[in-house]
Amino acid sequence: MSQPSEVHPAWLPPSAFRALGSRRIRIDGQGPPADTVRSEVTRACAHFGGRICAPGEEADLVLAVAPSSEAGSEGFHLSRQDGSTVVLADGPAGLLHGLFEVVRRGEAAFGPGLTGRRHEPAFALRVLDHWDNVDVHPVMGQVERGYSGGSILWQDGRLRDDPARIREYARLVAAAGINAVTVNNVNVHTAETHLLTDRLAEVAALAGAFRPYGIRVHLSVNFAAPVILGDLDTADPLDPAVRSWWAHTTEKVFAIAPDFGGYLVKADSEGQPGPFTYGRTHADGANMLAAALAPHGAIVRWRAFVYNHRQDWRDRSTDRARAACDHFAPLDGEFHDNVILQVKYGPMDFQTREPVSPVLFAMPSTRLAVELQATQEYTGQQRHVCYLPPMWSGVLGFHPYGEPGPAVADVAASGGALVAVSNVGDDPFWTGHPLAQANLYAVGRLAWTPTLDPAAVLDECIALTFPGAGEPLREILHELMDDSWQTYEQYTAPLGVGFMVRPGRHYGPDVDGYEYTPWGTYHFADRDGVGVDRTAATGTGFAAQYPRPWSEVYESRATCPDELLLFFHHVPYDHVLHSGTTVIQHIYDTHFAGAERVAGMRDRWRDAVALVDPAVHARVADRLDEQLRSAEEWRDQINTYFFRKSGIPDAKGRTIH
Ligand code: GCW
Repeated sequence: MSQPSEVHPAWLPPSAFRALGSRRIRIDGQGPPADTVRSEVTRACAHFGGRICAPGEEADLVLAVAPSSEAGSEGFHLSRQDGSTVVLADGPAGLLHGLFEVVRRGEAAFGPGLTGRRHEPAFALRVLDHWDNVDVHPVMGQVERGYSGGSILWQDGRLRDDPARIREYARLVAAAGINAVTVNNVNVHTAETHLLTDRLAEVAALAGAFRPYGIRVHLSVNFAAPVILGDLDTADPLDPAVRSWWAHTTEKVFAIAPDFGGYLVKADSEGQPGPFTYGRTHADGANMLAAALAPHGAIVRWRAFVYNHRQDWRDRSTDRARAACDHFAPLDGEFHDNVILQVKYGPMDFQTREPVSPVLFAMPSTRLAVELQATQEYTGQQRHVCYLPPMWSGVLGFHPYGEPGPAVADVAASGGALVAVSNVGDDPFWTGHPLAQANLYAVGRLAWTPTLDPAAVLDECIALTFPGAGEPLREILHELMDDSWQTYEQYTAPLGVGFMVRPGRHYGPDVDGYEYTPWGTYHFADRDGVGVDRTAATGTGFAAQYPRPWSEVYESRATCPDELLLFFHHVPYDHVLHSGTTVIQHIYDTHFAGAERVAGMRDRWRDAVALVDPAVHARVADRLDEQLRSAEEWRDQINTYFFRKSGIPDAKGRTIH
């Protein structure tokens, strides 16, 4: 595999600034993001011959903060006025976002076709959560579920000694629209627990690195910190000493980093400590931290990923899919105003296909965040091309109460956040697979405008990453990426049943790998059929956690969408899908088709050889070889497994082992 040492520029190479850098530009604004705008413009002009104008001088582009600006507001108005392009921002952060909007539009930002309008983010909080460990974890490594090398933030047990790389990362994600970064893993181990107190200087240094790009730093905290750090013998959220410990500790955080964003907590989940130890509720736990943060105008994000990971597989009544709603829905209305409940998009765990989590519709009086996973834990680990925005748009555009009615993005945007687990690392291509950069880019863009078309987002990303590459490369990348999520779905676990991955690492097929384990992720395949009965009538009752119409749609085999059939129903192999084919034949057909599509992708990439940097080409080519090997392995294991279980041959007589 080629290992170039130099870092590749992702979506902001100098040439992405050509249209801007060749012009006369006036900047009017104060504060760190405005200074960043000035230095970005200076750099672009140095490349392309433009210049910064004096106040009052005639300019091609005016970037100004409106006199009536509100601190913290990120919106801006972009228009053409008397032959100039004008960005009028609500505040310095808006100036920065306005600048990047102009960069995205390139020459079109300076043409008469530009329609004047206001731009503002749908989600006020647009976050990348890093699952980065400070100390390398013996099992999970430096970055939990990280597929891009080491952490971009931490190395050898301390803050990375590479501020330029961190700053460049801040620049990239700010340009996509991100405004918050959580700097450590939600599984908070011992060294990381200390970031809150005696290692606060490292957090403050990170806040300093991200600040110029309008990004606030958040910290994952350990619920048991008062005990682990040795100050108290309890972490009971209703104990006055514990409450004052958090208040006092939080004051010190703000003394050193006044624009600190807030805490993120994974409690009572997969072995992390939490309020259950003290017989308290998750509202008690979250509200304690909220009270400590409120005087500083900061928030706590509290994760809803709470389930029993020590379940007995013989117990058919416990359903992991139900857990989050069972735990949290009864607490609706009890959380303080500065608590945001952070909910994974699906009820299980970042699978390739899941229904949208019902927690998102069960808590109208709670601020909510939708959590996505840019790191491809279950979607090919950045060895497979898997462009995720089509899935994400489906989640954000889902109408919980049917249409018309609000979409998930409307529900969550009102007071909440869009969050994604970052896929970045110290890899020269940032994300291991160069094409996985587009997922990172899209997080910010969809958090700003959830209704953007995924193909249009990809177009933007291509234009910024390979400026001037032209139509042939654009076509090849769309062919490889637009449907890559559906392709991945085709050759892996069928019809929404999920998992079937190798336990632990979660890469590659192992159909029964989790079937008799405590993790609650079962498919229940037997000689007659496959799938999980989650109906209210005969199953676990999960379908009833949805409001109408979905509770009814999912409850019945007749109306359940094909792609989620095995998530909600256990059906015979000869059950006929809406598509007209049987479940078993669908399994064979999609697995043959998926692997074939990957072979086509690998061949098509050869046409790009002269169109991109040879190092990028080689890295993608290597990964496509592995994707094809893996897709064929998936195809053969899944097809063989279901042929042996069912005894039903492939109607088309293809090779099954
Ligand atoms: O998907 C699972 C992962 C864990 C992760 C957990 C979570 C950080 O396998 O590695 O832990 O989700 O979201 O908390």
